[in-house]
Amino acid sequence: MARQFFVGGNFKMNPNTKEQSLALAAALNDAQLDPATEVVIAPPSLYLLPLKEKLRKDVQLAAQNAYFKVSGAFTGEISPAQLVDAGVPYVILGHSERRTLFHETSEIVAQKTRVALDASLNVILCIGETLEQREGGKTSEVCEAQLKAAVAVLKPEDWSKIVVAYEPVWAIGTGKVATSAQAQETHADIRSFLSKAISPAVAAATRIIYGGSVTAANCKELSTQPDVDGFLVGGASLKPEFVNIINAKK
Ligand code: G2H
Repeated sequence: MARQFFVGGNFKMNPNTKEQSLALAAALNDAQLDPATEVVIAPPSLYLLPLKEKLRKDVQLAAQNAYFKVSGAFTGEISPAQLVDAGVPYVILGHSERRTLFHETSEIVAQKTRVALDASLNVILCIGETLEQREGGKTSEVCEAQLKAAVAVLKPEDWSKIVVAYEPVWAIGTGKVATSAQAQETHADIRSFLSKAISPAVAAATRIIYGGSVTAANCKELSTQPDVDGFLVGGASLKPEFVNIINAKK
């Protein structure tokens, strides 16, 4: 079966008012979105509930993070069970900002993924290499190591609830997008790894999306690559051009 194109908007720690957040939802509500594309937006956690009420039903919500325990004395954390209770179907895990700024290892990300799936969330699992690692010829090795930790704790059937987001760290928020050839090559390598590590069927069915300085101007060409199944969009998800990115395949 063909993989459904997927576009996620990662608002990160923006905007700073509920009103602005609702305005972003309203812009999506008024837009003509390609019905063939699955669309998910990830506002800051405080805005998930107000957005849930106002957002059109064919656009889903994601949290930007969740903890690897379901409840307890973990000040400041968000439980996957609380997200499910709030009607939030997705969570982004392993974003490079979480890995770098909040010291999340691949093992922690894998554990979070396991617990999120057990709570019945869908996971956008982020991986990607730094510039130094790319220049050292280590891109595949790094992506594989990040995925291996997840493979170790997941069952083959779990992968139907996972979207892999390949986000080269050097392209995140820098305006330096990967070329479509670079994206395609790495996505194909990731798919080939999934095929060997899990199964050809899981590799063929798993969506691998690209993130890192995606804009309306570069999304069309990236979307033509056979192994690019969509995008995770940061900065541009806060702008009107997000609609053009959602409609990249139209
Ligand atoms: C990568 C991406 C969204 P941006 O972090 O996850 O952000 O599009 O701003 O590079």
